[in-house]
Amino acid sequence: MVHRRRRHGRGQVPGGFVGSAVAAGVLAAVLQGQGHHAHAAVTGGARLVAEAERPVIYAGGGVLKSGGSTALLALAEATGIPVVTTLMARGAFPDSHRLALGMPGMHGNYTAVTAMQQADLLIALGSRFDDRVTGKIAAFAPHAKVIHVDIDRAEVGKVRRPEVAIVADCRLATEAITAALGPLDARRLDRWYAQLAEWKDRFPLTYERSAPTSETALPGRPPLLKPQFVLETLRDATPDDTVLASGVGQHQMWASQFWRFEHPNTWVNSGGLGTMGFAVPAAIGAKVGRPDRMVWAVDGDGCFQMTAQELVTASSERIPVKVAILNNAYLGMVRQWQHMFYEERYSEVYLSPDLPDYVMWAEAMGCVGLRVETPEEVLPAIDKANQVDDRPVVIDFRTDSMEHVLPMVPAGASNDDIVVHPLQAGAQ
Ligand SMILES: Cc1ncc(C[n+]2csc(CCOP(=O)(O)OP(=O)(O)O)c2C)c(N)n1
Ligand SMILES: [Mg+2]
Repeated sequence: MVHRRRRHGRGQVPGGFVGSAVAAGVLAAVLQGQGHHAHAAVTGGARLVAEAERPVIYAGGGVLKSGGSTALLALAEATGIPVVTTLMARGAFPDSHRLALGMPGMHGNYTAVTAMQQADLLIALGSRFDDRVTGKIAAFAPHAKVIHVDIDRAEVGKVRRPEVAIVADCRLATEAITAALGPLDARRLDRWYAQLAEWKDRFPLTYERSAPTSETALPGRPPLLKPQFVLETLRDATPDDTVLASGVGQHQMWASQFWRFEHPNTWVNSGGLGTMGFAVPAAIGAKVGRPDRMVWAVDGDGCFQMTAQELVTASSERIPVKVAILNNAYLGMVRQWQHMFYEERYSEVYLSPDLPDYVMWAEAMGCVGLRVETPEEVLPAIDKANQVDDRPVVIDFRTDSMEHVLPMVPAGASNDDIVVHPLQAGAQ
């Protein structure tokens, strides 16, 4: 997914508030060069936390960069505040946690997107109000006060003016806010939790199931293999500390949506200016860095064509990465936009499922090559790949070309106008 970075002039950063005492040691680290303003901001932030009725922690990539996952967990548990994790922050907070809301933004899930829209407080930790998260900025989280923690002063006030700004290392600032908390009423967020539970119940991530071969096989044509089904199967057939890399496109969004991230630094991803071709080299680097972990790349057919040759290096160096190509025969993300917003005028998006032959190409590069065309073949192929430990494996999954990534907030639209899956359209 391509993210555009805007260059605005630096906004005015309002001062903080002075409130309860903060643990001196933690704060000293945060203070560096900021005098009493940092102290005031941290205690002011803690006061906003106590007052909020619909708060959300908006965790970004800075949480991971600062090694702040444990600090984030401590803040969330001390306050009971639910957490959204942006594309760059997936893994910073365990998806299985009762306070985890998953990914917000253009392809975020309904609850994460809507919780931010309805929030009365956003605690932005190492996140930058990217347009893929905010949608139309003027309509973004209209009722929310904002605490913005960022190490880059230029980010603060660039897109959204915060009530409290803390320019500091994300981990240290998060620890400081937690240390500054006064007593909190444990029941104060009950109504918010009930609302979130209702949204989760009505609008889970969903897709039309891959029907068994017997029901869908048209004469001479394989059944439609759903990419989400491939990802769910891969997720459930791999250890929960598996490192996942992806390319850029539909497969990237499905991977982020359907994986369950439980540990920091298990998602190696190209956000910001998302770069096709990222997955294969990223997976190789991850496997060299963590040879003890299983490493999978989820790649698009278009992306794979850009950097697949790096698998020659992986083969010759015996780096056993595994690549799942979600081969939809298209530059699928571009096709989706042409379908939804350009009246199905498809231009320069068709790639063909067979050219190149990905299995033969994989084998020519010294990898094991496998092809999967039906739902029944998915798990056996993954199990087989998981057992290969002396060379890379590439699986060519032939997936449904027509599948769209949903939900979707169309570019430039308000997050309130989120498009949900047709199966859920009646529930809105
Ligand atoms: C180097 C580069 N070129 C172009 C783009 C724009 N772009 C984003 S997604 C995409 C299509 C990706 O196709 P594929 O790898 O097959 O993934 P799919 O969307 O089909 O899952 C394109 C062209 C980009 N992000 N990076
Ligand atoms: Mg594709």
